[in-house]
Amino acid sequence: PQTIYLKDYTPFGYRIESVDLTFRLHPTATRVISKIVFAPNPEATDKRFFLHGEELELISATVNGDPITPRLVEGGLEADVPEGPFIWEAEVEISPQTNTALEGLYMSNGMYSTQCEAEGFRKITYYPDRPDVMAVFTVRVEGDLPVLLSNGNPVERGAGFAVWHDPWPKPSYLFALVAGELINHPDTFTTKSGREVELNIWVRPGDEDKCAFGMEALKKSMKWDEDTYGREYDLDIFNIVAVDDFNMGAMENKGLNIFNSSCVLTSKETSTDANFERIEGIIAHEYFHNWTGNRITCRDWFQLCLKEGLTVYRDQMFSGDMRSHAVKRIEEVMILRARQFREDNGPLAHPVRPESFVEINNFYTATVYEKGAEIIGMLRRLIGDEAYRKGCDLYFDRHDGQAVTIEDWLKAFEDATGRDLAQFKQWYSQAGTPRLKMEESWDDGTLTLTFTQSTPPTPGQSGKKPQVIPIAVGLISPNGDEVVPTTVLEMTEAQQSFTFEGLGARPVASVLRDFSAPVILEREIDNDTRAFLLAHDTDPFQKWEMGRALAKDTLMSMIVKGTKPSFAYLDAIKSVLVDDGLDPAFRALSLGLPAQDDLAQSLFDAGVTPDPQRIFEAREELRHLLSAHLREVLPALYKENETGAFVPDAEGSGKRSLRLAVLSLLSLRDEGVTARALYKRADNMTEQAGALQALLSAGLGTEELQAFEAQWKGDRLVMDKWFTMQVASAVPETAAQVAETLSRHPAFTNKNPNRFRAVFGALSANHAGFHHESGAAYRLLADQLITLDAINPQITARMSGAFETWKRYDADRQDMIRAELERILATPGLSRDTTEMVSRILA
Ligand code: HT7
Ligand code: ZN
Repeated sequence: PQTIYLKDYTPFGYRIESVDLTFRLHPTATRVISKIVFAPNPEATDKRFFLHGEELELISATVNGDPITPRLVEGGLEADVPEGPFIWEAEVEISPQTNTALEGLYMSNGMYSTQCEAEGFRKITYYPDRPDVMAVFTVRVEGDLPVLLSNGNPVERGAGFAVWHDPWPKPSYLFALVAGELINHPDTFTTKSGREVELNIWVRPGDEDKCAFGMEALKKSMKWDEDTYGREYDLDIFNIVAVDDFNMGAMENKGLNIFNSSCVLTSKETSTDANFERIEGIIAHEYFHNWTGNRITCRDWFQLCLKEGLTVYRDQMFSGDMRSHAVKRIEEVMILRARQFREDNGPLAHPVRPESFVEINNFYTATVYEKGAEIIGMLRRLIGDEAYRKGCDLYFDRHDGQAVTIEDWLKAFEDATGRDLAQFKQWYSQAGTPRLKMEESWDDGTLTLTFTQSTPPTPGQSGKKPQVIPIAVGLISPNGDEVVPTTVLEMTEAQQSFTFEGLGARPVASVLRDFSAPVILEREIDNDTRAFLLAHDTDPFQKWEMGRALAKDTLMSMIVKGTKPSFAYLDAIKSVLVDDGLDPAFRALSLGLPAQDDLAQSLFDAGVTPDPQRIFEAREELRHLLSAHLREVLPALYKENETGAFVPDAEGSGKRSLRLAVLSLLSLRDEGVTARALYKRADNMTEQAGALQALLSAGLGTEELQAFEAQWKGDRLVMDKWFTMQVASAVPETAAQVAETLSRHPAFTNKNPNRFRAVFGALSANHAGFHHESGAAYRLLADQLITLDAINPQITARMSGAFETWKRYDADRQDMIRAELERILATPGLSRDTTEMVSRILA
């Protein structure tokens, strides 16, 4: 397969003045008729007229009305065209019904839906399917279906047809069409300039009572973007559609967002607090793309972080404003470390702005999204809130309607602040997580902090340069008072010292507050100092971090040295847990233990080959010890945190998360009595699933699992939870068997990405089960991926990332994984997506 390079970018030879599309819908023979007005692009030198096209049957083509026979070439067609403006017309036939890859136009439960990002439009018609070609679209949809939707505003509606016009120029990846028997949940929003916008969430009949929360989230997002970024919505209508078969979470198509039904539908009976929180964030994310992604888009796919990093940052800030910034930040960092640090540490490491790719779908990664968002957070921390807003305003003013680059983004901030961001830009080009070593010295009232930064080599990048690292620091005096509030130190050198003078007694430094940079901080710190900061730090992130560091240190010693947990850790956690001055959500997070995968990486970094079984056992042992140590406080905590009527807000969900964390420990002591009682009484999915989870993690819950299935067998989204819970809670020696048995359950299908992920995503996330010494899980996943590749390459490639950490483990496990990866790679006709991913993992 061909590798595409950032350095090879050239503009397309033609501009598009208008696009008219007609769709004659048919499950296996949809006709797409296109009329496109092209004109030469004066900025381009390469005048080759090449249109992308894949899996299309060309029926006819004309240029200025004259029939032509284009040359069909790899990935599209070429034609000889006039020198001036001309009209291209073509008719193609496609088969949505047989499109199981869920890219282009496809069918899901009898409805037509599209997914065009990144390069799916070329499966709909011949077109310059690249983000820098922006055009105004008019779309006529013909079909015997009650709801016919496309982008923009509705123009005309008649029996069996609808016409839509989108006045805003857009790239083809934002095109969307939906048709089917759908019901809408309607509402309106009045923008700050007084325009009334019609809002709809479209769902399958039966789901209409699951839209209210999503609609509120949408209206809050619209208001927030006006208040926070001054960005107003720009069409008369905003439609959201829920689709069951969908590769990712959601898609920001202009005026017609399409959502995985798991990311929009909610009810207290079927959705957990975590679902509500995630859905609010995703609805915001897709809405925010209207400005960061749609009005201003990417010049090419290497610039993906331009829209994704920025939009993730915006949705994170929105969620913090709607809920709790402290809790959100801790959750963000947990995700960043679990996914992005993991990626940065392995064979798939790549810069936030990659320099080459084979298949762009493989670069919708935690690095592009989450590290991309961290970069925006660092930029803001360095320049301050006001300058950040000024820079954003300039960016929006300057580039509205354009397809731009990271250079354009940074230039807006350079111009708004007068600051040179050349060194800062390295965050986009240098892969790997910087290690930040800190040493302290104390001399007569002066504390000196000396930092040394280094970034390990990553594939294709050996020598790394120093980066700009904002380090937020506060100082706490020995009596627990904060003597120096948060100060941002700006590190630019490989090694740099910062002094704090005029201090009375030697303070304790709280470093990397609010996780001010995506780095790994290495400092000599003993458990007493950690416990001190856990008790006294005013920065919630650092407070949590110290508890987590204590837990990690405890587990690492148990694993490596076989020691028993110290009372220092157990007591410190107990005091956080019973401190009712602290947010219950924070207390729940503090009770959580580091994930097994995280421990495996830390052991590997410390030069110890991780033994997944031993990690599992140590974590279980610590859970039992915690349960014993906290036995006197658990029942009261369980009682105190009972909530009244279910409201999916921060307060209610915080209490429930603490109560369920407590229940999980209680279940290790009371044979599941409390959890069973909650399971029976629960009137909401948070508590029903939480109680079942608590039972399963105590080795109980067989009857409840059956009852759960009987109750929910008609609800796809709830059944996904049923599948996941069993695989996630299986003990190491049975995990593969459980997943294998579930893959033969009548409700299992590999055509639905949610269901496939529910079983096999859960298997790869069950660390000790996935890495069981038998290799059974490796074999099972490889078998499944080989079958899935022919159906859905995008999901196959993404799930092959389960093997990315293989070099951490012992020789036997490495041999087994290598053999499975080679077996996948040897599959005849393996997709480009999976070939690229597996080859990179093996390299
Ligand atoms: N911009 C979208 C990314 C995306 C996607 C979404 C659904 C299915 C396939 C997809 N490929 C790429 C989603 C987002 O980040 O907002
Ligand atoms: Zn996005």
